[in-house]
Amino acid sequence: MPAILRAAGVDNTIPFLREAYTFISRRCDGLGSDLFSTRIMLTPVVCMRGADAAQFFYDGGRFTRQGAMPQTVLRLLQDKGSIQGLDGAAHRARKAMFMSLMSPDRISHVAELLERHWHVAVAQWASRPEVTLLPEIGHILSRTACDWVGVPLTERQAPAMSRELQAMIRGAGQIGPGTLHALTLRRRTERRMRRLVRDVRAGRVQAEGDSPLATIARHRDIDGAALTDATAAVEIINLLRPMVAVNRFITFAALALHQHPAWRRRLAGDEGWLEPFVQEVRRFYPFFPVIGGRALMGCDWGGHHFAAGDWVILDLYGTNHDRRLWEEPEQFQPERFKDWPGHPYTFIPQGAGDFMTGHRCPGEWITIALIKRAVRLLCGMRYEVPPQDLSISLSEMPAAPRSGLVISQVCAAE
Ligand code: HEM
Ligand code: MYR
Repeated sequence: MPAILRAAGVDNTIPFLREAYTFISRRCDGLGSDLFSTRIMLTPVVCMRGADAAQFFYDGGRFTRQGAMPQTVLRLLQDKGSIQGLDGAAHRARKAMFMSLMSPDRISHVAELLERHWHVAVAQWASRPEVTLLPEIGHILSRTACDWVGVPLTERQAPAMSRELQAMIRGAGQIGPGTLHALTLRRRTERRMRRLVRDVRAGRVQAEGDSPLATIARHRDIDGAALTDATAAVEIINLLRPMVAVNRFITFAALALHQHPAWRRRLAGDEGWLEPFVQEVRRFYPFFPVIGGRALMGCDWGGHHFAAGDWVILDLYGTNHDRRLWEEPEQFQPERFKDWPGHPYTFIPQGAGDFMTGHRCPGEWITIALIKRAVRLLCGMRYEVPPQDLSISLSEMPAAPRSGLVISQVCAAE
């Protein structure tokens, strides 16, 4: 078997953090290979990108997420006992619970809730000189997520909840004081969610029969045991946090409407463009950069033998921008998704492969529904975009327009 190509440099931790979204694809392009080896945090790792790599990584249960991401990312995004840490039959049983929440009814309900909270917020925006979309949409989504999951939220609790959930997302890509602060905030959310689970189980709080909260509280794992209070709390946060994270995609969608105004007119004239527009937002803009895994078994791909325990990183952003898969990948072109038949391994902003058997994000349909509704609502509003720094740095994870996208002179109805 030919030896795998090595990236230059003894350890690439600093280049990885500095180049972030482009770290893997730059080296793949330079080496003329879809995989290469290097060290990150002094640990040997194989980096890979492309549709074949995604298929190898996602199918066949070859890779676990355990021990595959830095501790802080793990604590902020996954955590002990959560679905991401499970493999095989235990994972499939927990995943079935998550997927059972994704019925068409529930998905249209999430969009209705977003619209309700959006209108309340926009009525207030109209009286403010300026509004920064990224955090404000986070607040709307935090209320939407709590309603959808069934988490009671008083007016007084709402700002803290939104702040905590947004901090987890920001903190996951940083190393430093921001991460520690996010961890402290997260512990608060966990305590509250554990108390809520205990209250639901003791009948002190009524959870609607088929709400996600009730479903998680009564779920039994493959061994027949109920989730511990702590694990149930983590899984509730695994719904709330990523729903709030959709604020980045919605902010990117608002940016696309601003920078490509023809699309605003096109969307108004033909609803059929909504889906292609939203899919292109998810492909084009940088969000979840890479996903890590550790081989559970010996396996071969790309002329390389992976031994059990080997660490790999799959490039999600680079695969969405792979010029062999996407014509002019650096252009924002929703047309590419018109009548797109779908593909499990080329378009992977939220993971690849099969929802039920692999780790692909179960929240993909909710994400799409939320962005679609938000794009419609943005198209129905009048506002100005004052001069500001809208650049997106590909060295910051997770990425966002630098200014957070400030709007002014908001007028709710056309
Ligand atoms: C998993 C991205 C929204 C719930 C994932 C994975 C990615 C991802 C990359 C990991 C796949 C892996 O381990 O291989 C995103 C992005 C989102 C988003 C960029 C946009 C905001 C959502 C939403 C929900 C959700 C809205 C829930 C309503 C989850 C859960 C998992 C997951 C529970 C773990 C799945 C498993 O391990 O089987 N997501 N997600 N995500 N996501 Fe999302
Ligand atoms: C979620 O909340 O689960 C969905 C979106 C969170 C995205 C956060 C991206 C952070 C970057 C992680 C860097 C991983 C480096 C190995």
